[in-house]
Amino acid sequence: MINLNKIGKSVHAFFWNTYTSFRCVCVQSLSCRREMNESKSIFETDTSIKFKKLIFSLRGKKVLVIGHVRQDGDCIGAQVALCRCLNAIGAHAQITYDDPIPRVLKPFVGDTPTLSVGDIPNDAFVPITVDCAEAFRCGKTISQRFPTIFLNIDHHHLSNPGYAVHNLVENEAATCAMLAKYFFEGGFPIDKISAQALLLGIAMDTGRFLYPATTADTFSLAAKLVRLGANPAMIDNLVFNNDSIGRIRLLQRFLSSLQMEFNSNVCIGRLSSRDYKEAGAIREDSEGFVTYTRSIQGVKVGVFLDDSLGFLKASLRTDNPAYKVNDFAKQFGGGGHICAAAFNIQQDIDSFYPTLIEKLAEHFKQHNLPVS
Ligand SMILES: [Mn+2]
Repeated sequence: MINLNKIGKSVHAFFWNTYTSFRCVCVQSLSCRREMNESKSIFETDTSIKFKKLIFSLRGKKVLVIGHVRQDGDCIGAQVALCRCLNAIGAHAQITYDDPIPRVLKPFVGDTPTLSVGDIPNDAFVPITVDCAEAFRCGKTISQRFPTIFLNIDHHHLSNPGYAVHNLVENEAATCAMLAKYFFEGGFPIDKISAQALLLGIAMDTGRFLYPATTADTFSLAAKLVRLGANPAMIDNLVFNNDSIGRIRLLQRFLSSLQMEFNSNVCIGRLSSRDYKEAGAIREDSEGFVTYTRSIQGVKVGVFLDDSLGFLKASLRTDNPAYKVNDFAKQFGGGGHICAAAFNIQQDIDSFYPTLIEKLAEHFKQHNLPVS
């Protein structure tokens, strides 16, 4: 817990001397600080100060802000907001991506400089990852090009091993919530596009402010972002009410695949490349489908199996932390959060299915979890 007054004049002096060009924004941010002092639990002084020092050290440098493959709203939001923050303080930052940015998330990028992985020039860059629990989640090309990551900012506190030179890994609802906190406390400028991007990430990773990780502080950060120009309805219109017909047809197929196991305590849905093809859908169209498996009455663990890319991706969800789906995923080399995890395996769904059932039975027995 922190008290801004304890940080003292030195931080303010540092800030004012360094960023006189952002005086207007500073004044606004300082008023935010006063407001935030009322709810001190938001503050994490040590990490905020560390963040500030690291960001300042990148002035004048070329920076790549890297997310994970299959970007979600939290990943894109964090990339956009951090990139804009870096550029505002005098770095030369671009966001980069291995997979194409999903259609519904593109509008949140605005005029943020972007660079496809294939177009990264041979220059020296400082690589920073956001929302990336493991270095390999950046994708093969980036992992090979940048074996050493300068800074790793992530909220997967259970699975992130701290693979970078500097690591800011916290138990937060979203990577965007971490960044919003750092920005507010550090007095960094937050323009409208950044505020919108941060709200997107927080809204997506908290299931629109309803998942267990949602706290009073989450709402407090969101309120501040809305005051800076973020529009919650834009997220509803562009992300949740903007499905392609391909996605809906894919959903039809996914829902008809649902299989109940363990006396209806586990629900498993599946998609193969044929499903995508026949639905006229693309890979990003299945984003969020796993939540249907968990949403059924009585289901303790929901599983989504997808072998459309030549390997099997298994996503697991639970409402009950006792089911520790991250522990389950770990035995297959995966990870995630206690209630949301995933792993990849080189098999197809039919050949892996019996193993999945067997290993789930072992997991439930081992943790003494009732499933019958
Ligand atoms: Mn996230």
